[in-house]
Amino acid sequence: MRTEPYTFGLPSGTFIPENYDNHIERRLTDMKGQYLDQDAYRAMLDQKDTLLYEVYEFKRPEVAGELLHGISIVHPGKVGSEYFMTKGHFHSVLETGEIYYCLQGQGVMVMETPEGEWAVEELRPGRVLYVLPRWAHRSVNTGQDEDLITFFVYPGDAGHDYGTIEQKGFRKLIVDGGDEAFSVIDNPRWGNADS
Ligand code: S6P
Ligand code: ZN
Repeated sequence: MRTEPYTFGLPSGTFIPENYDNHIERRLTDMKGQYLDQDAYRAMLDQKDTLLYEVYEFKRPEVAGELLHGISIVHPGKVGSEYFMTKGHFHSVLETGEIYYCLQGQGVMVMETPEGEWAVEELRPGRVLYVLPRWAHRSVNTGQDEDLITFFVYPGDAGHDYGTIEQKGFRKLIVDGGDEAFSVIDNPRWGNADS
């Protein structure tokens, strides 16, 4: 782990940071129960365990005062009519905010609170998104053929609660909008996503 202040470059074209510490890959199998069209999900998985998104992280102590940061890359594609997306999570310390800065691509952040509020904010290059404390968040690539690339930063002691979303899903889903860029629809399986 670095013991002195540092900088890193984000090479144009890939935005894969120089000297990252950790590379995470998430595939179809990691999204079991999350996509609405389960037949399309199974058919796709029968072909290949497609890579949906990747995260490049810098290692920092997971304590208050530190800021965890890295790059998230969601690849383009759909399962049925639903776009490739991240698992999404609450932070274990619910009262935790997070900043995203969009570097490339077109997408949205789907967010909701335990109290039932929801929001969908567009991500496009040059836009900064502040995810308020208490809001679960999932990034979705609504682009045709380009990666959605964001830089993220959040408090070191935040932790992650993936279980709530794995069990319930998000209240809103992002699907192909036909003539529109995308549509936001109610998740008919909200509350029992993993069944
Ligand atoms: C972490 C932050 C991002 C996500 C990344 C992948 O708090 O929100 O680094 O980890 O976008 O999403 P997920 O939901 O699989 O962690
Ligand atoms: Zn987060």
